[in-house]
Amino acid sequence: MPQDLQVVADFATAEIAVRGGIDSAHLIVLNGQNEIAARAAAEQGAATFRGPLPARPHPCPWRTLVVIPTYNEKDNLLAIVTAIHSYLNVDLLIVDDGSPDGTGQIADQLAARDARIHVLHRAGKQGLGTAYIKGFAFAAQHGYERVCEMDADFSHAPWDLPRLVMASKEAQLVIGSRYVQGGCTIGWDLKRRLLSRGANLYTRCLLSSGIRDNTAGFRCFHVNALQQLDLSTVRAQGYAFQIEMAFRMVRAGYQVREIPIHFVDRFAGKSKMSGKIAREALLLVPTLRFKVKRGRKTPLPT
Ligand SMILES: Nc1nc2c(ncn2[C@@H]2O[C@H](COP(=O)(O)OP(=O)(O)OP(=O)(O)O)[C@@H](O)[C@H]2O)c(=O)[nH]1
Ligand SMILES: [Mg+2]
Repeated sequence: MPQDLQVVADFATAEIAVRGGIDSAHLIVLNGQNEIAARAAAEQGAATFRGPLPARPHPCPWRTLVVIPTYNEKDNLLAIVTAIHSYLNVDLLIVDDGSPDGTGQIADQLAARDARIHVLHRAGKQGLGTAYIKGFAFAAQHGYERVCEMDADFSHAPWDLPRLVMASKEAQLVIGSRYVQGGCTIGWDLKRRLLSRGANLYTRCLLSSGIRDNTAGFRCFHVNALQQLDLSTVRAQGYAFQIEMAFRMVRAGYQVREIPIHFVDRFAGKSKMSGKIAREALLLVPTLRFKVKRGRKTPLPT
């Protein structure tokens, strides 16, 4: 076994290890699996660059839907879907905005051979925010208990998805965070790092919600908590959407937890980050304090 693979009993212990500086790619999380089988699978996964694979996908304690918005992700889609399903047994919803590169057709082929995969096609690029709102509505309509946000580009490690979902036991929103102890970004140039850090500093100063990574796109929500929010008034699209959703959850009195992740820049495909997305966040944040009303905490069944 490679020296740097470490065995931990469960996802809570894994979180402590990541906080302490260990890369989750080097953790074998047993979560009830046989240690010898888990070590063999993780070792093989590490050797083939598929991460610390479990012996079999972890079961999910709640009915969970992972929403993956896609625009021109043909080189990532099959790989990310396969990777997610090798770590966690969950349903997936791909929301494709008529990608010119044929991502939507790949999504249809995947859905045709696996009943856990669903696809929503929209005509033309309509932005991340509305893609997620559609995904949240799908989750509510189909009786899911948890709904996750995840990018298709491997910036969010598939082996971190079980840890993200398991952390939602007590928190109505869990954020995979780059800016708590143990979290980081890998592969971004100085400009990109400054932009993300700056956006978060700006948001923290203006909103004081206690959240360190407001723009993160790796999240797990309780569906019944989302149902208490009025999402029909959310207009934001890019990073601003993530800022607004996190702020709405805090204002509604829900518990928000951040767990550390290592965010890796995409290898394949192009970023959709633009000046327009940054400007949207710059203008929206000061208005959120007035726009989003403070709510009373609604007790929720778990
Ligand atoms: N459906 C849909 N998906 C989108 C849209 N814009 C981006 N995406 C997807 O949303 C996810 C995040 O987009 P990225 O291009 O990685 O944007 P980003 O994460 O802000 O930028 P990078 O960090 O530079 O990669 C990816 O899976 C994209 O394919 C859109 O308008 N519609
Ligand atoms: Mg990305």
